[in-house]
Amino acid sequence: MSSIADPGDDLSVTPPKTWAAGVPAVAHALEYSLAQTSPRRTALTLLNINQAEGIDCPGCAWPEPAPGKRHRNEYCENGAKHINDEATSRRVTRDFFREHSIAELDGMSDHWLNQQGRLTEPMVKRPGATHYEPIGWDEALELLARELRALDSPDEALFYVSGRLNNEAAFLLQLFARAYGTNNLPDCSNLCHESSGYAMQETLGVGKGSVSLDDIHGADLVFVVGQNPGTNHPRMLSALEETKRNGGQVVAVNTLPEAGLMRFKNPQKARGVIGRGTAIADQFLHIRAGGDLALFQALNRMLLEAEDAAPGTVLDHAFIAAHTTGFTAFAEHARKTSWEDVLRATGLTRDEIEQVFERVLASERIIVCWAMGLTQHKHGVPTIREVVNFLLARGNIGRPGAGVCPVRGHSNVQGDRTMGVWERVPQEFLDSLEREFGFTPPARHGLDAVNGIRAMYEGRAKVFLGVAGNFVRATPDSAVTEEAMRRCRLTAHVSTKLNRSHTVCGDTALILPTLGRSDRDVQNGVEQFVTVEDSMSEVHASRGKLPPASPHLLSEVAVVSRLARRTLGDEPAIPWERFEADYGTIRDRISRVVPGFEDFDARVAVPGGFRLPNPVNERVFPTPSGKAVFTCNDFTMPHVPEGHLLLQTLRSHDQWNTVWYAPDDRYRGIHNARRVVLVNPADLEHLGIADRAEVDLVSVWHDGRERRAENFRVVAYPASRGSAAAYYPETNVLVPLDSVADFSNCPTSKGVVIRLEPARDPG
Ligand SMILES: Nc1nc2c(c(=O)[nH]1)N[C@H]1C(S)=C(S)[C@@H](COP(=O)(O)OP(=O)(O)OC[C@H]3O[C@@H](n4cnc5c(=O)[nH]c(N)nc54)[C@H](O)[C@@H]3O)O[C@H]1N2
Ligand SMILES: Nc1nc2c(c(=O)[nH]1)N[C@H]1C(S)=C(S)[C@@H](COP(=O)(O)OP(=O)(O)OC[C@H]3O[C@@H](n4cnc5c(=O)[nH]c(N)nc54)[C@H](O)[C@@H]3O)O[C@H]1N2
Ligand code: SF4
Ligand SMILES: [Mo]
Repeated sequence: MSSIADPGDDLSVTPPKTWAAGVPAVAHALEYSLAQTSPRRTALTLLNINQAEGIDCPGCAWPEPAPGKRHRNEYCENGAKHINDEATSRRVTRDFFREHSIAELDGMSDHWLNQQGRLTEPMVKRPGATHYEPIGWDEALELLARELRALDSPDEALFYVSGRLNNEAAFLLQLFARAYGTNNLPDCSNLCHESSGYAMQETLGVGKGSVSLDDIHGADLVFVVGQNPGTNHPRMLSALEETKRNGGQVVAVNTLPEAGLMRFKNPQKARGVIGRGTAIADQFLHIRAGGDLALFQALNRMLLEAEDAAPGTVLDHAFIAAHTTGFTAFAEHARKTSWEDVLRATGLTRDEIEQVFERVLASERIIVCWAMGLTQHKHGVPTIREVVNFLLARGNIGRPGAGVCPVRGHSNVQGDRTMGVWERVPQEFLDSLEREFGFTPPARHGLDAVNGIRAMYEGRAKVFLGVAGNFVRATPDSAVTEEAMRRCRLTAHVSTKLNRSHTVCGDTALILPTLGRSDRDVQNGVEQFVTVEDSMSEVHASRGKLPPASPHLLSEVAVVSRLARRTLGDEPAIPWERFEADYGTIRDRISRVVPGFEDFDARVAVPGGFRLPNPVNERVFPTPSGKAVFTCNDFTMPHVPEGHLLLQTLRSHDQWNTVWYAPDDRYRGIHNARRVVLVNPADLEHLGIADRAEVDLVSVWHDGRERRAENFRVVAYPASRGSAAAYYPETNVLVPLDSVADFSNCPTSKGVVIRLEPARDPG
């Protein structure tokens, strides 16, 4: 969708930066914050963000150091932007909705919608209406409940959750969905780390990362693969700086030479302000898109050969014998890895890979970190399985300084899963719910995000409730998804800010405005807190500090509790009213249903909270065999026909997922434009396309449907050969709904075959 308020043609390009953060980061954070809200509110949010008694940063899921080790300013440039984007003083009122029709709002950019400020009261769009109009909470929730009760089957409803939702509300939402009768709980994980969860569950028995911050600090070697921490997990750079100070090394593997992987100037330290900063990557592998499976296969073959040459010195035989299965088949398979395949798929030289291998051999403790550069490929699951093989072979699991580290996106995306927001939650979890609440939850698996879209498109799902997030912009194949949403009888969103999912809606639509992380949450005169779980399984409290954005907001817990009561009626076994009045009573139930949460309310009240146990760290693997599993993964690489490129859709430095804050991507040197496509100059020459040419991106898929993103500027950029990069969500229109990762069903947002055509309708 090219929106009327998208930035036009003011593109300017400067050389990509070779270091991240430093003083400019502080300046940018303050500039955005002060444009949103007053100095007083900015001071309040920034003094409280990530402090033990304060507000958990609503940005990414990177953990905070233990309370005693926290810095006074324990946040990054982007964390400051995220929290003040929420704490903004701007408001969307009923007058705003009277002035702007839904069609008009739909013509505005994602940026413009977000910049209008916080939502202030419930709104409804009635069938056939052109505008949203105010509606009271009781009437709004009754309308939604009535539609839910009227469905032929509970499976005709979808309950989407995005990872900013806190544990308490997430637990209640899945309880409500299951008491109502469905496991249709798609979430943003389906679009994000689903491949990680799938591969780790299968091989290690636990779908979560195993390492802590101390492990990162103490590792000899940390791989950072398919991840851009300088933008998306900025404080990870402080952790890697510490690794390096302790003598560890970092290998970065990426299709782009991201600034944060090269050098980091820690704005919290004097040497970061005046010095050259710390070089992060000891070695950078500029890999071809989708080449990571081949890279780890090569490393695994080299491990086996090194062991042959010096038996008993390379592999951890004791660990393999005691704790794993499948080694023999894996070894036989891995030995057959062909160097020719590896060099073709990775675009690296054998020398480069051998150099990395030397580092591997010299390292006793190894961690592999990764994010969307691995998970959002068709072969994301086999790639992560191969990473697990690599770690298992030398016993790099379940001991200090070693392990798997999928770096999660949203601040509570991991917690929402722990709370049972999962369309395929294990039967034991459902059994616990049954024991605690006395109803039998449905056993059949529910719909994930992609299958949910299919169901809405085909009329099998008719009511959509989204709690947080921006479903129509986050999901692939925008034209198909938008049509799917429009076919619903009712779409409803519990949101803090206006977004595209409010303008692309069903016959009836509801906007249900809610408290954000930074808002004080008082129920019955008593201040409540909520809890979250970060990427390293640390669970802690978050306490809002600001007066709520409007007196008409309900908390997410209150919305879900009241909706449940109206839909299901009062039921003594599930005391919805008490849950709303005292969140501690929700935590009591969580402590009896969710493993690892014993005595939850008391333990989480301690500053810093507690860390959930991960059996993998005791070398206990809850797989069917009770052992960690080596796997055999066939060599594969993306197939890109001549004249085409493999497009990755990614984040700029100035955005939070579907919402961009400013049309700049400072570290990559892109200013004042988002409709840009980054391509290697050698590829441009080969394709006969000039730098700055105006092009359409056309995706190629076998269903014959044309998917076109119009009017992009080409920017010659050091992207790896054969690849292209452009920002999400403008390019989601190009990702076919059926183009998903094997096994995990995650959209292949990093592997879309496109060609560049001269712009059909140049702007
Ligand atoms: N400021 C900010 N922070 C965020 C977010 C945000 O939008 N803004 N979003 C949050 C969320 S939900 C998530 S999931 C995370 C996402 O964090 P990231 O995964 O870092 O996010 P992306 O921008 O998708 O970047 C993907 C990275 O993988 C690289 N890559 C792409 N394809 C390949 C490949 O085939 N191989 C290799 N080795 N590398 C590849 C890209 O060049 C890029 O550096 O960030 C979280 N943090
Ligand atoms: N092409 C492409 N598509 C992608 C990706 C990609 O890399 N490429 N990445 C995928 C990934 S990793 C993810 S995680 C998804 C993200 O998908 P989502 O999580 O669905 O999207 P967000 O942009 O994070 O959602 C922003 C909206 O959340 C609401 N919100 C913010 N805070 C709160 C809160 O505290 N409570 C409530 N109730 N609402 C709140 C606001 O209304 C805001 O407009 O996108 C996915 N889509
Ligand atoms: S690294 Fe992530 S969690 Fe930490 S302050 Fe920055 S955005 Fe927030
Ligand atoms: Mo994500």
